[in-house]
Amino acid sequence: MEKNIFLEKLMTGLAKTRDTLSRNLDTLLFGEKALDRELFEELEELLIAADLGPQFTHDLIDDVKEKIKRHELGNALQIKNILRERLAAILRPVEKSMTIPNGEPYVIMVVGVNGSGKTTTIGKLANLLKNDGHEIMFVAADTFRAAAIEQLEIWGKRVGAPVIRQKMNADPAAVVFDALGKVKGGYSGVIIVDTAGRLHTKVNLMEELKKVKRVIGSQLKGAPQEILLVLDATTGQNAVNQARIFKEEIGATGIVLTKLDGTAKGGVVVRIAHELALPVRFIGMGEGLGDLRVFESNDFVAALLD
Ligand SMILES: Nc1nc2c(ncn2[C@@H]2O[C@H](COP(=O)(O)OP(=O)(O)OP(=O)(O)O)[C@@H](O)[C@H]2O)c(=O)[nH]1
Ligand SMILES: [Mg+2]
Repeated sequence: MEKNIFLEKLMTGLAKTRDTLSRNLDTLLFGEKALDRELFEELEELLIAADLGPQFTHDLIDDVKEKIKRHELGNALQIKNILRERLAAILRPVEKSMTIPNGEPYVIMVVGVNGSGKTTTIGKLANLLKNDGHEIMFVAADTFRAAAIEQLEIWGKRVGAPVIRQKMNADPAAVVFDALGKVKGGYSGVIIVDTAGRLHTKVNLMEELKKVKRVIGSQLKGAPQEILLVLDATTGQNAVNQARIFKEEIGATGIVLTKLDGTAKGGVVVRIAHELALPVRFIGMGEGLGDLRVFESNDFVAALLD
């Protein structure tokens, strides 16, 4: 029941993306369309417009041409089936949820550019993990923005998670050092670290995030076990660029795609999956406590095409 509600929400959220992709595709392929160059050109345009990326688009068209050569494709309508198969084949491997062991400390460092939805995602994630029986602690390592610490504290109250904090402008590395001290004191739950999100083009932010990561690692072997990159789906191509930079520079281990409620750019997940192969841990579909969900590729393909 609960799952159906979420799938419905996903269908609604991705309606604009589905319109760009599926409806236009249906129009393009309808009837006795010739499988010719003109069709391929229009198909290419359409897939690019849906943010699926040039790589995916060219691979798909090559596949279609190959199938025509081998007489495996009789009419244009079957192209939609090929698209469905390829989307599933790309999204299935990145459907990898986080597995958090019980009884040992587990650090999740949350990163991403400003406004992508980090702090909100942390609140929603804590709610999910609490429901799974995990103990949660927040660390306010975004010390730049005046309201950042308060925002995290509000979420902390909502979900019942203590917040380790210092004053504004404190050194974020010092805040995580403090927090990891709790592990030495016997804490064995999940520690979620909120970080600042100024623009990724500023070298400073990357250097600072690296330092935070280093300090965490020096205090707890193997930590942070997860570096969760939060991406705003509505930014399309930018989200892909950010994913590349955060993967290379910080070593992001998984992504959360937020704001999938009402975007026309939901296809960007495919692009990130295809070009960067980063596990998609969760998707965010709203600002409420219950609006985060484990990524499921089947549901996603259905929401894109059906
Ligand atoms: N519609 C929608 N809004 C979201 C979602 N996730 C976050 N938001 C909103 O996006 C805005 C920014 O979210 P924050 O969580 O503050 O983003 P942040 O990455 O922590 O931002 P900084 O702390 O400035 O770096 C807020 O208004 C959130 O309510 C989502 O999945 N859907
Ligand atoms: Mg924030």
